[in-house]
Amino acid sequence: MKTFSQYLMVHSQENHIPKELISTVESIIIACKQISRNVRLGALSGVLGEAGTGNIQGEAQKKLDVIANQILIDTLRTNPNVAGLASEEEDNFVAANEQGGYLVLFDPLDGSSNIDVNISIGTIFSVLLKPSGSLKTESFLQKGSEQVAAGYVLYGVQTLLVLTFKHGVHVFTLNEQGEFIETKSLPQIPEQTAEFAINASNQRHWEQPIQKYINELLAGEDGVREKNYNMRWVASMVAEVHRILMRGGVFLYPKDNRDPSKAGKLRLMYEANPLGLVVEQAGGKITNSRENMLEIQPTGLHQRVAVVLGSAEEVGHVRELHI
Ligand code: P6P
Repeated sequence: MKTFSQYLMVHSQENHIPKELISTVESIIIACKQISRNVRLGALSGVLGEAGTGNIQGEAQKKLDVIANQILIDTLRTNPNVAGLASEEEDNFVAANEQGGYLVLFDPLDGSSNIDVNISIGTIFSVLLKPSGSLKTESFLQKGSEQVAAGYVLYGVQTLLVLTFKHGVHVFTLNEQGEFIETKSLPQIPEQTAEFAINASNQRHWEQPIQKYINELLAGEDGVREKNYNMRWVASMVAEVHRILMRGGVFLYPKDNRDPSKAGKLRLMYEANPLGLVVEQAGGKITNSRENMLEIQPTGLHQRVAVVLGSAEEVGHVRELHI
């Protein structure tokens, strides 16, 4: 089994990946290892509980949200290849190195509500080429298909790194010496599934096509699907995506009629797009229930979207119901 460094050397040579992009991703992983050390210690390092602050999303920040965000900013700013950063926890982008060729966007700690109850959380990251000209918000507003690398680090039963440079997906496990070792290469998401993930407590607020779709699944073998489905909900998107990457499934966070102005809860730039690139690179699909997620032209750093992702056949069923 290859170490992360050995993988990077082989993969970058085989796929002509610029050393500046490799360096940028290495900095992200250095930061995530430091975040993992904080997460693992929990109460022992005084990092649990509320920070007493809020972010632009209007969400109360956990201490670990703030810590993880600062670790990523401090680490990435020292890399001369990084021109700028955007974070779920920062209102505006953060300028880094003017000569840098890459932009890094991240959700420093997705699933924060799970931190204090020891359920999996994760760091999600996305890398874009910096367009020519001065750095501005519009520099970041690129389609998901423009990403040059994306992935996540899942702080779960194991600490896992899942990464793609758009030549397939690779999975690494953090060992006791603090080194990521490649443990799975090119996982493929099964086309079909009998497992769905949705927060069913919001059912009365969904649009009709989603209600119809979920009712079809709940009807099981007695309904039009003629098979029984199982349900999971972890309230940590990274954990749901990883389960789907490993065994298939469909994840939905639909638009909620309580706030018609919001297209959805989840964020396009640093949740849906990076996780969507991993899913598509593993043969799955991701939409906003109507159109391909990675082709949506972003209009804002913190833009929200509805999300349907996972096994291609199920994502297709949802899309058909919206036509
Ligand atoms: P709810 C975590 O806060 C998150 O952004 C995703 O990771 C997760 O899938 C979703 O929100 C959970 O939302 O409404 O079930 O708490």
